[in-house]
Amino acid sequence: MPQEHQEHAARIAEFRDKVLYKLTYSVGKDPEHAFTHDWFEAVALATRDYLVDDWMGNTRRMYASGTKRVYYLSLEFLIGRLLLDNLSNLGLLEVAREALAGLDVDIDQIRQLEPDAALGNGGLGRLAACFMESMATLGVAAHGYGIRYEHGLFRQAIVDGWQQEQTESWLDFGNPWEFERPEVSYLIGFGGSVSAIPGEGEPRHFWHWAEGVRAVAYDTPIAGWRGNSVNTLRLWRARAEGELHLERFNAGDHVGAVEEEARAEAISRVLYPADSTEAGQELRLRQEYFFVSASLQDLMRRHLKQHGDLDLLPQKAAIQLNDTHPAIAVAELMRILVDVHAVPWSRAWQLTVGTLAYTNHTLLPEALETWSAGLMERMLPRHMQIIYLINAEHIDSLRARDIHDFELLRAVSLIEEDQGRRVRMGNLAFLGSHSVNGVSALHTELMRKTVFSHLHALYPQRINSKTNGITFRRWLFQANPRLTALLVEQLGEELLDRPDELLVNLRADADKSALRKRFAEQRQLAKLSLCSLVQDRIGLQLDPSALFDVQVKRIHEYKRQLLNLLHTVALYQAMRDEPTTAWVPRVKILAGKAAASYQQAKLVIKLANDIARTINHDPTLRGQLKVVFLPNYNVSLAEQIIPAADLSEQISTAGMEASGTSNMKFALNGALTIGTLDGANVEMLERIGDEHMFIFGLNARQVEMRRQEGPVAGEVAISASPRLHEVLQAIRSGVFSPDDPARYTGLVDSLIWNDHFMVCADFDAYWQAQAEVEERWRDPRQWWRSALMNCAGTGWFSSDRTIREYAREIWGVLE
Ligand code: 26Q
Repeated sequence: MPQEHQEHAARIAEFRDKVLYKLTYSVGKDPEHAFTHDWFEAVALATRDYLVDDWMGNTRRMYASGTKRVYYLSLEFLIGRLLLDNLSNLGLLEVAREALAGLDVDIDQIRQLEPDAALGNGGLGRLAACFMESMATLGVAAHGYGIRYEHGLFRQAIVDGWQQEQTESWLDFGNPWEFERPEVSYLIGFGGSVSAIPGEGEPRHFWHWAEGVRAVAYDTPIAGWRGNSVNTLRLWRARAEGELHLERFNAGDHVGAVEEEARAEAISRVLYPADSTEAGQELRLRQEYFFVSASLQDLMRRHLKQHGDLDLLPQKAAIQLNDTHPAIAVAELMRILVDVHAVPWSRAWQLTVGTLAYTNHTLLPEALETWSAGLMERMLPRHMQIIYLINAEHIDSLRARDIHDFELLRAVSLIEEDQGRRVRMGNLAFLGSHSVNGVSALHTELMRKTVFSHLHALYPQRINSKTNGITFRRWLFQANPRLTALLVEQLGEELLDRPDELLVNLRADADKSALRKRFAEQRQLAKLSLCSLVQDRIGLQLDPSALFDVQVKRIHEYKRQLLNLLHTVALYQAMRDEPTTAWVPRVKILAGKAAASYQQAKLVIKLANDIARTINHDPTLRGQLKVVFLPNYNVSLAEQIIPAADLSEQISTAGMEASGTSNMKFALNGALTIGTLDGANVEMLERIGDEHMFIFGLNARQVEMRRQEGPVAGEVAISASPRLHEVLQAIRSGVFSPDDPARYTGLVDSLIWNDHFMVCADFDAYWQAQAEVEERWRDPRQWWRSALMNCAGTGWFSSDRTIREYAREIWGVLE
């Protein structure tokens, strides 16, 4: 046997032995009687051992070299499953597959048993997960910090077409990837009062908090590609500090005795859904402060232990705030420096600004965080003082620069005075950071012009752009191994290490018909897999040769799933009007969750299901159109849907989607995009080429101009478009809701009176672009050429590129 084979065989034997050992001694099962889940656990634990070896080496090296560390603070990490990610990054996937086959265990079966770690809502949380993987790949010494929610994002069930939220209990069978660290814990204070003791120079402040909650660390190793380095994701769990009140328990007050415990532990009980406006505001603020304080205490302890000098903080630590959710870090870092370490205020401010950086992910006014000053004063009295002080110095410094414009001073203040006093977390994050970045070129430009226009004028160097990216390991190599194999064959093994540089070489081959054919073949296989998934999940049979037209993302008005549905109905009506025409067979695939309190979004889900039921049962269409709403969209489902998409819907109202990241995942896998000039679509267009994308509709400036004229009536567009008129008429009159004909009158009427999201305004342009899609589809040569060009043009959207930019331009790590 050649040496290579011998080594491979030895690795297989080693892996098999490790799995059997774990199964016996950690899971406590005999291979004869093990359930599939026991095998999953044993394999995960064995894999974790391999990780640990690299992890410890990495940690040791980090300490020894004293390199600058990056801390990524995020209330969300939308990770998904880790088994394949870890095996594949460690180069163990084939070894594991063969070792398990030898034990009669199918790795593809057991990997399905891993629950998704869904500690995030959508794009922002998934970006954090892609970044963790890229930082490990590039060898950036990084720590992720967040909350270990017991319940991640809710599970979506569709009952009679309506979304129902069910709790997701991802930890029920334990979590094989994490290490509980009971010895790493911090006390987090809430409430109470502040006293000041005069001394030499500035008085010292003492915060006598009333309630203490303990934060306990749970660590998950995150491996980079080829096991290059292994970083740590540290998530905090809340535990009650006090003991059980035994006297109350014994006196029969069983509930009262554990009340404190329940209140404390509620902090890490459940992920906050996006868009939740009113309810539970206080708990959300408790979550934010809890994880920020624990993380800062932890990193300060590490910094002092390693470097022993607070003045070195900006040189040795970079803290990135993922949106304003951790923005209280500005005040907390000041508190730790000034109150705990007696650093003079102005020096503390320099250190804070030098260490913190802030990423903004949205311009939507309703998503800009503000907190009532009253609530903050009650919960974090010292922080509120600090915020007032920062604000006073900030305003003073402007006056010193001879800036007295009242409007400007009002706009840049940390405190909003309009509807009761509120603290503006966006302004706090901006002032407390040396870098403020947007997530696409267009979004960054709009940040400069809108939400932060005044602060930008005062600090013109601070805002910068870092266009989002995705990790190709998960979104190409793992999600689409067949396409990956084809690309490797075409572009060489090196593609696996430098896809961001090498993918572009595919362009030269786009005219080779043999390649186009193979590209199309492998995509057909991906579509067949999706067909069987759809059959299993919702019992619908699809035509795998149809055009798969896909829109999967959170359901939100600005993302305009409604526009897609109007097109679906228009297509349906056209097909019914001309049943003998040879239409392009199409499958509309939608998936996504709506925030539980977002009624309009939930109604759109119901509409999708109503339309699906009507269309899928209409025999006159001869199966040329099908509509699928797949329940419970999550990372794992995305991995199965995206490789099978022919057309990617990225149709947000221009100016409203900060970046989007699924747009990149689809293009990478060879889908063509139909979309607006919004978010990162703009930059995709530059790199992919306008002849390979279908761009339509109003641009951000036009949207802005129309809105400035007052509410935009959809009526104008409707009366100019008989097709749109007919579509809305059908929906409004109950064609799709015969059981409740009035179900959609409100929805349609609101479009007529105020088409804020430009659904009607963009409808005709969208219809036209869809017609061009069909024309391209009818010409397979052109279609697959464009598909290849999409894949080839997407290399720049690797999160490795994004992280390199953050590392060099914001964090000052890497050359
Ligand atoms: C805020 C306050 C209270 C409760 C929840 C929230 C909250 C939670 C999550 C507000 C916003 C979010 C999530 C935002 C988000 O996912 N934004 C997306 O970020 C992506 C990564 O940059 C972009 O690609 C998307 O365009 C952007 O919508």
